[in-house]
Amino acid sequence: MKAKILKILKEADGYVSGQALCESLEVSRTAVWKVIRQLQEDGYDIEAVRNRGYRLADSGDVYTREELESQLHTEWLGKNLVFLDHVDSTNNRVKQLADQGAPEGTMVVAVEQSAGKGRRGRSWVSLEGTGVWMSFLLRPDFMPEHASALTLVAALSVIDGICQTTGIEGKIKWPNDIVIEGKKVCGILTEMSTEVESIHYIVVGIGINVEIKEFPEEIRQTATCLAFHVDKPVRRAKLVASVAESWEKYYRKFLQTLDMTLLKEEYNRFLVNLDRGVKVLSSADEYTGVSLGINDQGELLVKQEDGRIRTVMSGEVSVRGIYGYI
Ligand code: BTX
Repeated sequence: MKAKILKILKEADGYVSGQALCESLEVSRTAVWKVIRQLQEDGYDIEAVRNRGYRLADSGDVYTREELESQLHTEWLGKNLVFLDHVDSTNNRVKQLADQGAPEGTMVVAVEQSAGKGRRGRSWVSLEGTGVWMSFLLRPDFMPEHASALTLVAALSVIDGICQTTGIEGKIKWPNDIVIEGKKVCGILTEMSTEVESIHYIVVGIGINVEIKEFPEEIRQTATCLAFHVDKPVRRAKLVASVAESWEKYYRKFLQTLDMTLLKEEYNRFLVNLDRGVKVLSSADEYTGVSLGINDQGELLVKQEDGRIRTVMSGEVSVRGIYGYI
């Protein structure tokens, strides 16, 4: 009933009388009033005026399952939605659900993660209420070698989602960091469970810093959050919904070629390293060059001083600016 009342108030142009709500939901006035109180406790600014009824003045940054569902206009992603106040890691929860047979598009969103994961065993700071921590499940039927590009597809979706929600134009640090003014605002962790020559499932996890009042010491110099770059409050539910909608758009294009052919140009447009000096560090090798952007496979092309162009595959190496992170 909460979701239904919310929908009616959102769609209404002005006040909705208590009587009209009772009639359309076939419940008592007291029941309506109780739900209105709950919505107000969730953070909705609902005015109640005698003889006129109820009016939703502002949704603010309400971050609940109902709000997210009301924002999410996807075809398949997040139709099976799990919204949690606390979880160890949304990626881990999606994996558990996948093992229990959850369908493609299952999405887990949490307000707080106690053990957010970064790549290669690193951790991701995800304190309560400070960001968007979301993961979703794919069950593709393509071969495992195509999966590494999905992180790049996710990066594009985040860039688009952030822009639609806040107007901020982020940049991509290849392959999958999203940065604003040189600092990291988002990380993406794609995990895969494979069987012989086929993918069992893939989990795409996205963490976006929204409003962090005080960054932990270890990331203070390198991290940022969206709230630092806009005047208006950032709505997390809208952000999750926009990223999910963008994912559907870009993933559809990816599926046509199973690589970055149709997305390369757009990806390169947002690449912070484009035409800049980079240092490539792998366990076997270290060299510098100028980044030329990605190729169809999503590998980074780096032109060395002697003119030789090398392709850098994600996963094995770290690419930095010559003098630092970018
Ligand atoms: P990464 O290995 O590229 O980045 C991890 C590194 O980034 C850390 O070692 C630290 O230096 C820095 N860092 C940690 N937390 C933050 C933060 N909040 N903001 C900026 N920098 C930070 C990137 O890994 C992949 C992160 C994915 C996170 C999502 S959240 C939803 C999903 N669930 C889950 O457990 N992980 C993903």
